[in-house]
Amino acid sequence: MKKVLFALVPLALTLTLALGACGKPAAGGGPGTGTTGNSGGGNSCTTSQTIMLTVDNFASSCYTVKANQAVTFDDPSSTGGVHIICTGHQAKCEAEAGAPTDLNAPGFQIQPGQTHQVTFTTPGTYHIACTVHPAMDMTLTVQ
Ligand SMILES: [Cu+2]
Repeated sequence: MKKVLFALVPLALTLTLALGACGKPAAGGGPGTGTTGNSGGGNSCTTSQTIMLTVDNFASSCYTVKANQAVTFDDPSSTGGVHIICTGHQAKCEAEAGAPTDLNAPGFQIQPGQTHQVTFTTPGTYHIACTVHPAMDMTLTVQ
């Protein structure tokens, strides 16, 4: 009988931890702490409603944005890169529940000098890809 009890204790702990994790939004910096012009280093996400594009990539591989506020994809004219952005991985569009329709296959095209806005209404983690550039994979956390 005691063995059964010992087996149940870790299970109960795991359940408690899992439930606790669900109820909390991901830890992160306070509002307005986004770094400007500095996306280098480590695994820290860039907190910004504007996602900058380079000639063949996202300026940061990880962004944190707010739900129900416009997110701007910005492709500066100086880069010369054309992108087709959708949810997915490694240049393949994959539907992700809750994502704005613009990000469904085949995605939206953005030319150098253009911006494109989408609004996420469902908090969660999304994966953003570019069908032109297989190396463009970005994680977007919507809070
Ligand atoms: Cu691209």
